[in-house]
Amino acid sequence: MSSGSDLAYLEADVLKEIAEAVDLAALDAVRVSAIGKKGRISELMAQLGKLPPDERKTFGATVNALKTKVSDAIETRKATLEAAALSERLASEREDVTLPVRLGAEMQGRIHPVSQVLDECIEIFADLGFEVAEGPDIETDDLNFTKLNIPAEHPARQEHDTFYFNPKADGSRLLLRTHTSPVQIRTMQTKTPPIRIVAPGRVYRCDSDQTHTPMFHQIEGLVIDEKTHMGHLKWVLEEFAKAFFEVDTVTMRFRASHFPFTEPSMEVDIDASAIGKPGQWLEILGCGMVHPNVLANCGLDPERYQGFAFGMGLDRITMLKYGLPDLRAFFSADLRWLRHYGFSLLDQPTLGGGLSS
Ligand code: 2NM
Repeated sequence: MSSGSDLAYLEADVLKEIAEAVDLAALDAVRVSAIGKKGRISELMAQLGKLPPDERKTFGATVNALKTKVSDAIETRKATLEAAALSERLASEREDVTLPVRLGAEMQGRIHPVSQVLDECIEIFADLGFEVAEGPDIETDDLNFTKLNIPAEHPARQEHDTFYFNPKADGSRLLLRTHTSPVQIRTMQTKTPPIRIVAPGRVYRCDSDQTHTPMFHQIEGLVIDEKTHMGHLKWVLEEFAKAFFEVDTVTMRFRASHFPFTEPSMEVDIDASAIGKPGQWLEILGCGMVHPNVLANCGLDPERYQGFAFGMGLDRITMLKYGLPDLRAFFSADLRWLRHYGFSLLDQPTLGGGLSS
């Protein structure tokens, strides 16, 4: 039977082994040999039954206390050894973050050219002080047409080849937005000028041939303040065109046009030198000064506020900038096409680092 001094020896012995364990494996071996199922301390408990009842209680308590002490000592030593093991790994497993990226699965994904161009546009307009505004694809007649100075029976409604939903009981009907202008309307209704936004997104028209798809992408812009004029419009568009086509100078041509929501209205061409094809004009966008009726429809006083708006087809400028010949391939979900024309995930457009490096 173990005496008090036997227990003291056992304790000293085990604590010494713990202190001397050189690694986690050695420490675990000490744990098993001391407080494992058949360990030296656990075996003491088995002797409990052989003791006279009056000694059992004190002996049991003593052995339990020893077990706790040993297991605390193991935990402490374990923490020390783990910290040492981690430091050793940190010292030996250094990463060279300047090494090129390994071509793993995530590098096989490609950014669609239209997404790339959208990111480029947002980068450019954000740099010019524009915020991005968004709205739903499903709109009301009122926000898509009426508020934009296109009343019922206006011929522009036919030109828009609208996808309508079935009429509701009250006769009103929802539609797929034919432009992102409803986003500008919502913004004018809820914000007080100065307003500087771009509204990018999907738009829909019931039209499908070589150069038209039923869904396409637009980015429209709106600036409203007290003294905003056509000079500002022209400057913004010039800055945009230079940044977008990554050229130092761009020649632009403003042609008179007509939209119900702007007065005056213009269509803008750029000299194709910007894309290395001098001598041709390329139409890139429509724009104008926001019609006073539109301002009034949105609760803005046209005597106090004025501004400009513009709208651009993202798919079209993507084709121009990156020389993509076939619009329909954009939406054919052909992985071979995407691998060829798509952009790398890591090639984020920034003005500082280059839009399309
Ligand atoms: C264009 C051309 C000209 C335009 C106008 C507005 C609004 F809401 F402010 F009246 N948003 N977008 C606009 C003007 C769009 O796209 C070719």
